Amino acid sequence: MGAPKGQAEYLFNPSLLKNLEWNDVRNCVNPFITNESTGESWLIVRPLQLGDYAKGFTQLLSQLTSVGNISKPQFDSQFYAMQRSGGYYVTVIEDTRKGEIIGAATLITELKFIHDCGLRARLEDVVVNNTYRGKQLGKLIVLTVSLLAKKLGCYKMSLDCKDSLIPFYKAIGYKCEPGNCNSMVIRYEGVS
Ligand code: 16G
Repeated sequence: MGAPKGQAEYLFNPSLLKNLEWNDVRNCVNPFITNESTGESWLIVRPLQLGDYAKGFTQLLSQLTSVGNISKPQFDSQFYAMQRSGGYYVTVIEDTRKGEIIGAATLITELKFIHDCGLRARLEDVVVNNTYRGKQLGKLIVLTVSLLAKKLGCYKMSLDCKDSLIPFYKAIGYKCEPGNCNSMVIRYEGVS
């Protein structure tokens, strides 16, 4: 069977999300819901699809930060640019009852010369629809991409977040490394 075409096309191979090492993180979430072993059959965790523009993906992102008015052609073009580039693992949770994207997180991998020509992972653009609070969907999506990074052979994964979210990330295994817990930024004026 070939890859799905049209709006069902995936950003990356969905089989990569199968057989992640969930046993490594069982202690982080209890009770824990996954789309593999779930009473919550209404949700699915999968790679971003071209058709997710129509399922509210960009509206969901706007709960995180400024998104702008992205047209469907712009979305498609960025989707294909990410797919061609490789290393972009935008992963979503869909509420299949409504056909709506309710959670997302992105794993980005970065080729290095250091660490024996290693692969580093970054966690980006984590967001869960604020009407679905209390279902541990944030943990579900972050742990999914974190375990994917491990599966891909990354030597570490890091993130930037608001101070208020530090306890959330600590609870699922991220650490502020002593002496190495700074995030610095330059903002370029005139770019939204
Ligand atoms: C948070 C996000 C980051 C996102 C940024 C947007 C996580 C772990 N971090 O730091 O990925 O790009 O917010 O804020 O999701 P900005 O619009 O100020 O760049």
